[in-house]
Formats: sequence, structure tokens, C-alpha cells
Amino acid sequence: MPASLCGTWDMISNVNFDGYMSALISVYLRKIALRLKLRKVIEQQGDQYIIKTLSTFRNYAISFKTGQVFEEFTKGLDNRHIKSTVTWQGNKLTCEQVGEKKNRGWAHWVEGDKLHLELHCDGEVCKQV
Ligand code: VL7
Repeated sequence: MPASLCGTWDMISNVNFDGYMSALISVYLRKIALRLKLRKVIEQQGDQYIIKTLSTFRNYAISFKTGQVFEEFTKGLDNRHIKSTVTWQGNKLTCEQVGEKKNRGWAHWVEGDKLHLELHCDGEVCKQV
């Protein structure tokens, strides 16, 4: 069993978030988003998850069951409709986001006492801890 991702996690580093966002949104919103200290709140019951991304500017939440495709609307982010599937790949909770943008997805895992997140879209990779 992979380590639990559940809890409240405050961002301590954010590498190439601007590059990742440049694949999705215009420069105006990126300038605001880049300054945010994001908080993740992750809840789990069995294979049902809720992941909230919280900030002083906007909040975003998804709810899903692992292994089941769901319709995701990235409301307040890049406002796209995508088909998302989250599965465990080893110790990584991995999401594939199929839509207009190629190679879009993310992966969460725990290392030591830290939550890691890799976000990717097109050729861009953002790494958050
Ligand atoms: C979600 C933002 C850039 C728009 C506003 C910034 C406000 C706070 O996909 C994500 O998380 C996954 C994995 O934890 C679960 O949904 C990252 C933030 C990415 C993309 C678009 C910036 C506008 C951000 C809500």
C-alpha cells in the first residue's frame, strides 16, 4: 500500500509553474497565479478521493474514484473540458487528462513527510512540493 496522501499540505517549492501554465493560459493570469502559495487538502474514503487546491485568489476541487474516467471542467483555471482518469502507478497517484491539450496530467506521491506533485502539459513539467 502506498503512503496515504491525506491531509493538508502547504507549498514549499514550485519549479516551472510558469512554463506549465504557459501551455494552458495567457500571461495575465499567469502573473497572478505565479505568486500564490497553494494549499492541497486531500481526503480519501476507500477509492473515492477529493483533492482541493486552495489559494487566496481561487480554489479548485476535484472528486473522483480511482480507475473510473470522469468529466473534469477546469473551472477558474484554464476552463477546459477534459476526460480524466486517476490510477495508482506504483506509489504514485497518477492522472491522465485527455482533451484539447496533448500530454496533460499529473502525479502525486509522498516522499518522507512531503507531498510531491508533478504537473505536465505539452512538453512542460512543473514540480511542486
Ligand atoms: C491546479 C493551475 C493554471 C490557471 C489560477 C491559479 C489558481 C489554485 O491540477 C491541479 O491539481 C491536481 C493535482 O493536485 C488536482 O486538481 C493543479 C492548479 C493548476 C493551472 C491555470 C491559473 C489560475 C490555482 C486553484
